Amino acid sequence: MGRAVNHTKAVTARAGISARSGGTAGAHFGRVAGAAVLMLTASWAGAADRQVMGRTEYRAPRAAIAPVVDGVAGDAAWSAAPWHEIDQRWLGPEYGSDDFQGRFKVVWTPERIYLLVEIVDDILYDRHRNPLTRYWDDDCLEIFLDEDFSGGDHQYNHNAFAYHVSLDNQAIDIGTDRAARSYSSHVQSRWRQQDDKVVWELAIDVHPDSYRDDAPDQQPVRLSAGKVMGLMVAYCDNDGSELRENFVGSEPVHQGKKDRGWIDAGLFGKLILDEAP
Ligand SMILES: [Ca+2]
Ligand SMILES: [Ca+2]
Ligand SMILES: [Ca+2]
Ligand SMILES: [Ca+2]
Repeated sequence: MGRAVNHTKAVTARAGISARSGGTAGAHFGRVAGAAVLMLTASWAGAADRQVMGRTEYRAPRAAIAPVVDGVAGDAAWSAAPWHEIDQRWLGPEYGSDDFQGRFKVVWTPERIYLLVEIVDDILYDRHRNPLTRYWDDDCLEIFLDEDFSGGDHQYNHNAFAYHVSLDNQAIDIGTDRAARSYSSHVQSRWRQQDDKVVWELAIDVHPDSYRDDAPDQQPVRLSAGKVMGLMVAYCDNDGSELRENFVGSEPVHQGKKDRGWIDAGLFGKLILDEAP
């Protein structure tokens, strides 16, 4: 239900961005300017307002040895990485510390990025067994990734990905055909319960905006120190309701719909890949 409303809003928002860009170009160059110049200016003006102010900076040290993705956080690489909180309430009422808490770390190797996510959730709930059905209304971990930190719309394109990682370790996002599809080949995911926490480890291939659904043999980008990407982590918490009860993320949203990260990559934080400490 919520998503149906969002789709309408997204169309409006995209039209708004286009109108602003065109207006800026027109004001500077007038109607006599060449088409090529106008196109360049429109593109630049679009990029300038594609990032929301006040994004978090996430630092990821390089892992000398890649973590083993097994839901056990004993890997040496994790000890050097700082925790980042998942504490921005985007949807739902106030919640208690036994209902939900979340935090995460990031490290990288030239082949992929790795996340360690620690979740407190009192009830683990997977109502929709089909991974493509209302996946955001089951408990799910969302990893938002923008290979070039461009910001901008990513609803029906691969300017960025919003991997909805389900309790059965599948990663779902919307394809360019506007249908939900599995991108589980991009995301290795395992979690385990440890005392009162879920310890979740993920390894994610980083694909650029040129990614094409169904094209064979697409290679993820090779990562290096100094690279900047867009990243945001969130959790959809449902403990038995028809719709998800809370949606909590790592980035503040001060204006507009707080849950629009699946459309707007401008909300993502800035992930910087550092050398090994
Ligand atoms: Ca591990
Ligand atoms: Ca809960
Ligand atoms: Ca992008
Ligand atoms: Ca839950």
